[in-house]
Amino acid sequence: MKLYYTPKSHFSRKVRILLDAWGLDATLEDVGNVAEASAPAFGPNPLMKVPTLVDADRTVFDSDHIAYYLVALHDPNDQFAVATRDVDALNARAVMNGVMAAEVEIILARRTGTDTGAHRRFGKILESIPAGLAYLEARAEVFTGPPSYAGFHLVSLWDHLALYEVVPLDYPRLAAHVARITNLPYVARSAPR
Ligand SMILES: N[C@@H](CCC(=O)N[C@@H](CS)C(=O)NCC(=O)O)C(=O)O
Repeated sequence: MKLYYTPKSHFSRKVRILLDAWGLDATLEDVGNVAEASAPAFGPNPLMKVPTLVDADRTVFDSDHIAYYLVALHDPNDQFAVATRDVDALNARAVMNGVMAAEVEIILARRTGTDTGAHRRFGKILESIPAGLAYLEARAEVFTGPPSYAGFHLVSLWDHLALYEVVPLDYPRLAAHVARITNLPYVARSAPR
């Protein structure tokens, strides 16, 4: 298996934590600067985003779809509740993905020379990050219990926000869950550097 990724990518980290938790080997292919429009670096992904998984003759796009693909093959009992149908967990997943996507838009716009403060569109995107985090803080019980994909998702989001300092991180309930989940060796190993 090959995973196109970057060491700092939070969407890729969700998948890397699962791979590590299951003890699965995958070659990690660093695509470099994700702001670049250099199609070949991203392998088969026409959207020029990471992660992408290539498993023999199968290519899978999008972090959650990769997680569904892997759980079906390697963890049929779904110990981390990847394929949950719980609406609260799915809402939390949607909000976490939205916060992560908003952060990517802000970071990549700035990296490529856009003054995000000068555009109302970016103002809204930026505002959605603390709004999403406040939503999660108010519903942090979704992260309680045994290790779960929701918790891995939260740590991936949180560590990336902490690294790039796009918004302050004053969410004590979320911080406590992150501190607990980060103690798992298979989570700590992929911390962004
Ligand atoms: N929905 C996708 C989002 C992937 C994504 O946005 N990845 C970022 C890096 S963390 C990226 O490659 N961005 C490049 C770009 O937006 O041009 C997923 O879950 O895999």
